[in-house]
Amino acid sequence: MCAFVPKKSDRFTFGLWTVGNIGRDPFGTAVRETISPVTIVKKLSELGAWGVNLHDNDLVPIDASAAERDAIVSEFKKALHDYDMVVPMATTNLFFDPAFKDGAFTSSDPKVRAYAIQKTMRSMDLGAELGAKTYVFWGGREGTETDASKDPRDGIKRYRECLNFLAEYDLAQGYNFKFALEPKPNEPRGDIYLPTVGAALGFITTLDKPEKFGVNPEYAHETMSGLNFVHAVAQAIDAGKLFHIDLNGQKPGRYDQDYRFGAEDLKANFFLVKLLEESGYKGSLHFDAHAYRTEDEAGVWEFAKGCMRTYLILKEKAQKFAADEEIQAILKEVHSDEQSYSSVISQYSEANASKLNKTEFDRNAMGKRGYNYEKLDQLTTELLLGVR
Ligand code: GCO
Ligand code: MN
Ligand code: MN
Repeated sequence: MCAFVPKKSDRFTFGLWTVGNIGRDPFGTAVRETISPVTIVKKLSELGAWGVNLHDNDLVPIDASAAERDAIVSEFKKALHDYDMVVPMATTNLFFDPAFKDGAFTSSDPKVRAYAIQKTMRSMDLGAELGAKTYVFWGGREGTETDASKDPRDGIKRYRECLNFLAEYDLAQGYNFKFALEPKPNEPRGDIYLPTVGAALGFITTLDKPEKFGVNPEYAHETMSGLNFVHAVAQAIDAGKLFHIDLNGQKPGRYDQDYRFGAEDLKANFFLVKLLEESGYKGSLHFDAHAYRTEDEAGVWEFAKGCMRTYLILKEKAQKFAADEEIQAILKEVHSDEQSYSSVISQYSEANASKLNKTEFDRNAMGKRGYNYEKLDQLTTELLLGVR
């Protein structure tokens, strides 16, 4: 039995900004020293991670000269090479600088929108140079505190224009990034445009190059609003749009906690891992989370180990679920009648419609049926609690 030790082939990644989080919050200052990108690459590699992701300014300060940039990037590339680490995903910091206080692509100021495009083009150049294949757009500042400020239709239109521009830039440079939109309902803006996975999937169909775009759902973001993250991810998979995923821990109805993966709602995380594994998702398993503010650097590495270990444990639990005779017998019974109607209802035809019209349904019997989900869920709970 595996000892839940992560390997490169598990495709685990962390952001420089995640293990590098220094514990600042709106009420308090940093509680940990900054860890350099090179140290992060080394440590994560030792712990068994596959790669590291970054915003442009996680690596290159916003005011760096071209020469400084090149020196930083070449030192970082050497570390990636030395420690056998990859950069599968890159993104742009379009939220930290005060210039972005009213949004980047959706700012009311067209100069800001133009600057946001310029900054993103340069950041895409950096991502491509580091070998990234996925480019994430998290619109943290794309929203409002007051809708008196702009018509939300203009917000969406400006968002679209910028993304269309950048999709063409990508093609013109031959980068061929997969663009992944990351929805979030609020924080840091009062309300953020494209608040859910469903909203992002709908928006993608309005873009000039919808095939270039998918989503980067985050556990914390749907969970903050009390939504079912597993269903959101399933919808993205169904649409062929799960380009990336941000895993972490979150209680519903709170600020964006970004806890260690599995720290909250183990059962929801179990169904998530089960879905990812059974769907054949082959992208990065990215932890967009950070250590509790109570931790020193040792706690940060415990946090990183914990994210990966819990994923692997839940993956084994998913295999046990699939092999559990009692659980599978209930599922078989529940779905036993699947074939008898699917040929009639899976597709409209005149013949099928007339067959349905002539069928006599025993509605009362349907209403009396017990589905046995109580037992199924209890068995699942016991499996997760380790007594099966
Ligand atoms: C958040 C977001 C970010 C993004 C990151 C990369 O709520 O802060 O999840 O961490 O994922 O900017 O796109
Ligand atoms: Mn988040
Ligand atoms: Mn995220």
